[in-house]
Amino acid sequence: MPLTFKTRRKRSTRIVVTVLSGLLPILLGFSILYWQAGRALSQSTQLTAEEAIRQFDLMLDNTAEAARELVPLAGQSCNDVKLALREQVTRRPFVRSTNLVWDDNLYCSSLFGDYQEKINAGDYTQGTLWLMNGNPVTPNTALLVYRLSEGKQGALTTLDGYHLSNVLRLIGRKTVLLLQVGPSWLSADGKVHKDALPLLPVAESKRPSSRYAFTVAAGFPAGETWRYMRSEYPPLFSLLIFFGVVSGLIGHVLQKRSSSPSHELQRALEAAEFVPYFQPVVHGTNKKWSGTEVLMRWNHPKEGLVRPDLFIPFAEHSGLIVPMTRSLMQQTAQLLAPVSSSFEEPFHIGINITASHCKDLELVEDCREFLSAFAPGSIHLVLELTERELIEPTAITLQLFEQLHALGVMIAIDDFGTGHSSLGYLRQFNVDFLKIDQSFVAMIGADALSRHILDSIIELSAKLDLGIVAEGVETEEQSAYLTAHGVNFLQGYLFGRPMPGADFIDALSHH
Ligand code: G
Ligand code: G
Ligand code: MN
Repeated sequence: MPLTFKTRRKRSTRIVVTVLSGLLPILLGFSILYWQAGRALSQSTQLTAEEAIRQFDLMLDNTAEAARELVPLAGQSCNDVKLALREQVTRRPFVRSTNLVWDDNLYCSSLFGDYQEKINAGDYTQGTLWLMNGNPVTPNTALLVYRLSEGKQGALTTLDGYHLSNVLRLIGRKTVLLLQVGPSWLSADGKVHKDALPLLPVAESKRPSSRYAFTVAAGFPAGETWRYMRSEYPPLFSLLIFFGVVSGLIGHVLQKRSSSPSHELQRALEAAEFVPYFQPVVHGTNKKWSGTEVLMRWNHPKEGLVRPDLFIPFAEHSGLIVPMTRSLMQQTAQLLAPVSSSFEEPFHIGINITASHCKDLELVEDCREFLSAFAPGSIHLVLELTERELIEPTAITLQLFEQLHALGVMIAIDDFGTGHSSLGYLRQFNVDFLKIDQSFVAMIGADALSRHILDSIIELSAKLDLGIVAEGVETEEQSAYLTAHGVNFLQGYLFGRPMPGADFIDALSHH
C-alpha cells in the first residue's frame, strides 16, 4: 500500500535526521581536533629542529675553533706541531682528532703524528663538512670532519658521531630527527646512510643551519596524528560524544514535536481507529428515515471517542483528510451496501468533504468506487461542503464537480447561513441541497427577527429549487414549524443521535 510506504520513508528520514544531527557536532569537533593535533605536531617538530640546529652549531663552533687555531701552523714539520694538535684534542670536549694539511695533503695527525693521505675537497659539502661512516681508526663509527683551508694551508678537525647521535636521541625523543650533510645523513641510532632521506609525512620540518653546511629534518611517520589524538584527547572525545548525544536528542525531540499530530493521525489511520457514526435524516412530512449523515469519530485507544472538530483541522493540514475520508467511505459502503437492496427510495448518504479534498480529481474515483458497492439506484451520495470554507472555482474544481455530477453525486452546502456563499456560487457548483445550520433552527420560538432570517433562507432555497435539510432539530415545536414551512428533510436529536454502524443498521429496520 502506498500509504505505509510513505510512513516508512518518513520514519526513516526522521531517523536519518536524528543521526545526522548527532553526528554533525561529532564530525565537526573531530575535524577541529584533527587540525589542532596537526598544528601541535608541526609546532613540536619545528621547535625540535631548531633546538637540534642550535646544539649542532655549538658543537661545530668548538670544532671549528680548533681548526682556526691550527691552520697557521700548517706547513711546519709534523714533529714541531704534533703537541699543538694533541693539545686541541685534549682541551676541546667535542674535538676527537686534529690534522694538518699542506697543498691538499694530510701530513700530520694528532693520533699518528706523521701521516700521508690525499685530500679531495669535493668530499666536503661546501668545502667544509664531511659526514663519514668511520675512518681506518674507528670503522663504522660516525664522524663529522670539519675542513678549514687557507691557500695551501689547511686543518681538519673531527667531531665524534656519538655526540651527534646523542643530540638526535635526546632532543628528538618522540620526533624522528635526522642530521643531513650533503648526500649523507645520520639517524639517532648513530648510523650514517647514503640513500634518500626517509619520508616523514606528518608535520615534516626541514631546516638548514645558517652557519654550517648541514640540515636537520624532523617529522613523524604516517598515522602519528591519530596516535597523538588517541593519547592526548580522550577527555575531549567524551565531551564530543556527549555533545553529539545531546544534539541528536534535541533533533529527535524537535522532529517529534513538529510532526507529532500528523504522525499520530497516520498511526490511527493504519490502526483503523477512524470509524463512521450515523445520524438519521428524516422526511419532513412522514418522518421516515430517508438518509443519514456519516460523522467521523476517532476511536482513540487512550482518549476514547474523539470528536472530529478536535482532529479534522490537523488532518486537513497534513493532507491525511483524503485517505481518512476514503477509509470512512469504504467502511460506510461495507456496512450499508448489504442492506441497500431493501431501500424503497434512494437512501441519502451524506459525507462531509473539506475544501482541501477538492484540489484534484481523486475524489471522483473514491465516489465511483463507493457507488459501485451499492445496488444501482439504491442510494444518493451527497457530498456536504461547509459554507465556512468555500471552494475556489478553478478549472480543476469545476472539472471535478462536472465529473461528480455526471456520476450522479449530489452536493449539499453544510452549515448554510453561517458563511457567505453567493447565488452565483450555488449555481456554479450545481448545488442540490442546503443544510440549514442548527443555530437558525434553535431560533424557532424565539423573537420575530430571528424567525424572519430562517424564513428567508427557506424561501431562498425554494426559489432556487434546492432541497432543504434542517439540522439540529431537538423539539416537536421545531419539527412542526419546519414541516409547516415546507422543509423537506430534518436531522437532529429528536429523531436520532449519531450512532455506531451496528446500532444504525438495527434501528433502520424499525423505520
Ligand atoms: O457531530 P460531530 O461532532 O460529528 O460534528 C462536528 C463537525 O465535524 C461537524 O461540522 C461535521 O461536519 C464535521 N465532521 C464530521 N465528520 C466529518 C468527516 O468525515 N469529514 C469532515 N471533513 N468533517 C466531518
Ligand atoms: O456536519 P455538520 O456541521 O452538520 O455537523 C453536524 C453536527 O451537529 C454534529 O456535531 C452532530 O453531532 C451535531 N448534531 C446533530 N444533531 C444535533 C442536535 O439535534 N442538536 C445538537 N446540538 N447538535 C446536533
Ligand atoms: Mn455535515
